[in-house]
Amino acid sequence: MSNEINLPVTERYDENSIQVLEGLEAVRKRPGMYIGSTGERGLHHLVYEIVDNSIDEALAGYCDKITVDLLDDGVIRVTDNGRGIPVGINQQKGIPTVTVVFTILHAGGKFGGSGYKVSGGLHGVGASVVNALSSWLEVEVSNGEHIYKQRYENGNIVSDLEIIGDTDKTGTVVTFKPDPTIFTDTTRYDYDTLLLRLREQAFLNGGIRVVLTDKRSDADEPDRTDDLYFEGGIKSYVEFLLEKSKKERLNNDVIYIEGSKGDEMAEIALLWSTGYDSKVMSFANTIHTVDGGTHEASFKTSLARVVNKYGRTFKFLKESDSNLKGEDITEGLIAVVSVKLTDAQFESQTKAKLGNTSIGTLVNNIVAEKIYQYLEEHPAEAKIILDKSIASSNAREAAQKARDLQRSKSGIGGKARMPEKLKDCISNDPTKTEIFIVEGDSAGGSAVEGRNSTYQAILPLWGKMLNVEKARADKVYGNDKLTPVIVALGTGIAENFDIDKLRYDKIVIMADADVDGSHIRTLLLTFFFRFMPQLIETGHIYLAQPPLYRVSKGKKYYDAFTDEEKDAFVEQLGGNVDIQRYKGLGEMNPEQLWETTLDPEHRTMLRVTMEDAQIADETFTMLMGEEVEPRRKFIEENAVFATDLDI
Ligand code: 1YM
Repeated sequence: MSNEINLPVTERYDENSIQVLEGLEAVRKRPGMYIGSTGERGLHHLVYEIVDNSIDEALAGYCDKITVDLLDDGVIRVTDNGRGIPVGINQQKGIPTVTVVFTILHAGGKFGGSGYKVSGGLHGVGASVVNALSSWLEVEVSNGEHIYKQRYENGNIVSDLEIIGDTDKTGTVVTFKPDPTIFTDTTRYDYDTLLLRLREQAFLNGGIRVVLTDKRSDADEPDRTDDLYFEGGIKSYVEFLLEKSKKERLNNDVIYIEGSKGDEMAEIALLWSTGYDSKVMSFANTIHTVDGGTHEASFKTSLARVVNKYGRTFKFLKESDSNLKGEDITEGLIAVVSVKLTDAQFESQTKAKLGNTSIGTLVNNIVAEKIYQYLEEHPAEAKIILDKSIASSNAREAAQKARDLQRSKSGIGGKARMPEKLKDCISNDPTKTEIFIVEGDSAGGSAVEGRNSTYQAILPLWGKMLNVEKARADKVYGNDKLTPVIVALGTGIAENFDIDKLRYDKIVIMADADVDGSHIRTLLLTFFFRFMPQLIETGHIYLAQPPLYRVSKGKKYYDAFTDEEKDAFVEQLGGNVDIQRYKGLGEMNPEQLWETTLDPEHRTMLRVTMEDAQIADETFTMLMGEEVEPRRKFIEENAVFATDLDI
């Protein structure tokens, strides 16, 4: 301490300290003004205030270990191995600096010569506020020579700063008991609440070891202890958040960037998970800015700009494509943005939102420069990130289209325009009509020719309906292939569903008995189950059953739906028969399709029950889910099933 002279510490405190106590009296009168509340939050806040002083000491480079012990009777002990709070006489006040720190309001930073306080303390007023709100508080300082001790009760000095022993170590120990007449709700500390905050601190200040231990004799879990040490700092933090999210990792690296300008510094760590949520946590001077602010907003806009720029330069986005939106890019993103600045300005009392504009500029600049550089240097990682953002963008646009359609359809008196692909029937008597949702275009063509157009409509679904790797469990709705189905049926979906608007009596899913067909059945059933369950409940949904074989002899023929049936027909016709295997709907000519699958006189159809749909939904969830193993198994098993059929 440059501005102190080392007077003997036996010097008694003088009248000045009377003034001091008046200051602390204000804290006891209006505790809420200093710690936010006298509830559980305020109670825990006391610990953070003391720990913050240790963290500042660690950030100054003098301390690497902090311990927090929960003791009986609501007592807390915080220990660090820093330099120890100065014990010399403070020139201005004429009492030991440590006494000033604990008894004079608005002490702290002003007394520290270095003054660069960046941890989350209440502008350094912490220690005296904690003292004011404690039944008693004891501070012990080791300065490498002696151990000093002073005790306060209700903020009042009750003993001089005394030497109680000798030591070659340095550090500070603060032990205190929050005043139960102030914390009237509770004085019991919650281990998990403290753990959460201390872990956060340990992540944000990588390299500091923070050890929390429950030493209470009535602890829920006696001697529970957490050793919080994260060498990787916020890089470890995003990995921890990923693990907690139970999602899979998308890109391999944690991207880490940092930069500083003047006395402001920013560091950012990010990675993407395969999930759909985005978790961006921002901190200013290690305070969690729950409502974000300039640093978080700049990060998000700048990240979006950089990813778009990279996407354009490296042709992931065509010229005609619109820009990826921020939400497309942040989908699955896990990021920690931590800034440190001397003059943090918060927009609210609770410090939930940071207001400084200059830090926004810094964040913006380092993201623009360093993330772009990262993407350029890691093309494989960049591709993963771009592909994901583009997939998200596509899904978002499809969902928007579906919603727009929904809206325009429910518009006053407006008749929905039917999808181009729908070959509608002539009748519009919804008690007699049928719609066949047909997989593939060639099958669709045969069905259109083979149907009875008076009451049978055909809606072909084109292209690959469902990419198992990329489809999204919560976005069935956004699948653009399903939009024509919604429009054709006429009922609307979910809360807008109206069965009276149903345009057909039977809705028939017609798909092959192979893997692709099974995917489409699963997708459609899941969709109906989730968004139009009433259609299933009222028995409107069917599965077409195209035959597997035609067994013929001369002009006589039978269609078999199973191997057993086929064998039976062969026997019935007395051998020497011709067996034709239908490879798929697409291979049947229009007449065959009519005879076997469309004609109500001859066809077999299965009516779908809620149970069937429920199973489809579970299968779908499993296929789309995070778990790779069951999905692989399903595909394998179904692939075997498909090859069986193809023999
Ligand atoms: C368990 C709580 O308070 N540790 C702590 C506090 C201080 C110092 C070291 C310290 C700071 C400085 C110089 C400085 C504080 N000192 C002051 C003040 N642990 C805990 N460890 N030497 C030691 O900031 O220059 C306030 S806090 F004002 F006295 F310097």
